[in-house]
Amino acid sequence: MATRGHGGTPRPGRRTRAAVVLAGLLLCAGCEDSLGQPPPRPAGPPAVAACLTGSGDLIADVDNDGRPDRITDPSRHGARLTVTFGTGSPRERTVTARELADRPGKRQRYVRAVVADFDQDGWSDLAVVAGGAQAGDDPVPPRVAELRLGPFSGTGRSRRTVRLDLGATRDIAVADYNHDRYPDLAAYTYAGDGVYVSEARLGDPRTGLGADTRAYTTDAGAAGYDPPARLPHTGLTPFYPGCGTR
Ligand SMILES: [Ca+2]
Ligand SMILES: [Ca+2]
Repeated sequence: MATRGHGGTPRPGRRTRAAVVLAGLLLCAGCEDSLGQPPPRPAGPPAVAACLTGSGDLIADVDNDGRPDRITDPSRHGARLTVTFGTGSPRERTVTARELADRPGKRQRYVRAVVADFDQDGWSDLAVVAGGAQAGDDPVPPRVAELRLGPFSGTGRSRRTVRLDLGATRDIAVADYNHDRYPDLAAYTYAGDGVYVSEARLGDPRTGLGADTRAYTTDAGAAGYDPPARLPHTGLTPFYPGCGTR
């Protein structure tokens, strides 16, 4: 139905706005298609029992296709994370943190991603941080800071996404600070004026890592201008058994 002004003529402004909204919806639909659908909602626990290899790689079925996937990050702070879907099968395919970080993440200067079962439901989850470079006096918040609850796809899509209130985070790692059942997140963040700090994002004691982590953040030490070679108390060992040890 055409919208008309007092004079009975259509209002070009409204028509223009409607066209812009329609174009936006079509563009958004295109985004959904190119990234594909998230994996189906799991009906139960994963068929593949998650475990750690001797070299520290995580083996888990992260996309709920019944085949084991291999997650590795030689950088240990989220920079070089890769997920090899269907590892060992003829259809295996390796994707990088940048490919998992979704469309906005692909345009960012840096991308960091880690995998752990942050909500302890049996399905490994993907935490992603992506944004511009830190420089100058003021911290630059990330454009993407999300926990994508597993299972997740080869484009990093999941059915449930939680936006995290991380600050100007540069590096992230899975950590165990308070020895509860939930994995914590070590965040190496920019405090401004050239200074970085390490923060322990502990998550809620009853539900694990969630949107508002500020109430459960402690100073993890190791502050400075240069990142430490390894963020403190990090690693997946406390949260997964070794492969073949059960
Ligand atoms: Ca899989
Ligand atoms: Ca999970």
